[in-house]
Parts: sequence; structure tokens; C-alpha cells
Amino acid sequence: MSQHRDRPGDNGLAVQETKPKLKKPRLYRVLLLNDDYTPMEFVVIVLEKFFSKPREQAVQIMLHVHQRGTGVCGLYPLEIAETKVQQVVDFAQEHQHPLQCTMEPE
Ligand code: TYC
Repeated sequence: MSQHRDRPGDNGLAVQETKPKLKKPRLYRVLLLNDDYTPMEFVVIVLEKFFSKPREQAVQIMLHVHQRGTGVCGLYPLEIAETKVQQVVDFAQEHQHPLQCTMEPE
């Protein structure tokens, strides 16, 4: 079979697009907010349990939030970020602590 040539360099076969079709998911920062009542140890447990932070890093993040008012627990795609926020809010409520957790676009 011969291939018809209209233009130089066009062999008539489909050309691979150069633009990748997979888009990077938008990420959201999950944040903890400071308050005067939630025990430091509870916040450390939250960071270990829901954000898989090793103890030392959990303590650092907790102290950062305590001193600065807010701090980042992690970056996640939308639905995962929403789930983390809900898990933290529910866990805090179960234990009657006023700990707040929110999210914002990266
Ligand atoms: N400020 C709290 C205390 O002194 C500790 C704390 C840290 C609370 C981080 C919330 O997100 C928080 N017990």
C-alpha cells in the first residue's frame, strides 16, 4: 500500500500529540488552627493518626501551630483533604476538644 503525500513530512499516519492528556490534580493544604484548650498531646496524636506524621515531626507541627496560630498538616487532592478535615473535626468533637481543622487551595 502506498501512502499519499499532501505535505512534506506528513505520511498520512496519526501523529502523537505532544501535550500530555493527564492533568495534575489540584492540591489543597489541610491546616490546623490553634486554640487555648486542646491539649498539646491530643494535637500530636491527631497528626500521627490522620496525617501519618512520625512523633518528632508531629511535635514540631503542633508547636508551630501553638506559636504561630496555624500550620500545614499536608497537601492532598480535594476529596482526600475533605475527608481528613472531617475526620479531625469528628475526632476532636468525640473528645470534646475545640480543635479546628480547615483546608485551602495550594
Ligand atoms: N494551644 C494549645 C495549648 O496550649 C495547644 C494546641 C496546639 C492547640 C495546636 C491546638 O492546633 C493546636 N494547650
